[in-house]
Amino acid sequence: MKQYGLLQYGFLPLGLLALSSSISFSSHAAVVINEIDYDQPGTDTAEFIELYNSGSSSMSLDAFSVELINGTNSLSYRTIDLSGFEISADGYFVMCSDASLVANCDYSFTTSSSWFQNGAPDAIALFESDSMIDSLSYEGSLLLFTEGDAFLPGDNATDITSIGRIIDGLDSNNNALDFQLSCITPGSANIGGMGDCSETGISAVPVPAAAWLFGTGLIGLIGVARRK
Ligand SMILES: [Ca+2]
Ligand SMILES: [Ca+2]
Ligand SMILES: [Ca+2]
Ligand SMILES: [Ca+2]
Repeated sequence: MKQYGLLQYGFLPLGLLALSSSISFSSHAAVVINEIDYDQPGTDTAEFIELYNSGSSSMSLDAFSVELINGTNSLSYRTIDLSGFEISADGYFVMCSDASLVANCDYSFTTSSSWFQNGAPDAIALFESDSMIDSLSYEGSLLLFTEGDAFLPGDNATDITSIGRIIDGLDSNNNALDFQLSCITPGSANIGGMGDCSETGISAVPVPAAAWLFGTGLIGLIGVARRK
């Protein structure tokens, strides 16, 4: 059982310290949660989760699983076991229900629609064995699952918007900085920005990489390194 499974017994505020110490974190994972789409008009039939591998070699996903976390009690309401799958170098892995409704779906793991809760908030966590290697809470903060600052905007229930990492795979472990509302791109490079994601012509305005780097402080770090 994952150490996260301890959450299944619930927790009290005084127990949080002990609980959080039971979950191990890694901040340098090559595979991360890259894009999610949990809301579409009417019944949610085209939900998906996209992972991205920023590594230079393909990786087995045998030890990987995705946990979907219910914001009302911080418990997992669904586990997606990725045993037997692989993600290619600089590649994507997409989970969905009906593969005819989600482009590039690699794993149609359920026949259910509306398997992905709409907030607010809820969360998604990626595990490698017992280690939580990446997590994202959406539409608010959720203890243990929000990295840094909370991502507040909601996937706005059109069929062409999602929540995507601003630059594929780039992870500062701050949800508010790392993600933004995006045009859906399952299995392909994310398109960040709040432009017009009309189905006939996606025209979102990407955030310039320099602006993102400035926001994460990486430019400052680069500057410090160069002055040494
Ligand atoms: Ca949903
Ligand atoms: Ca959506
Ligand atoms: Ca992260
Ligand atoms: Ca994408």
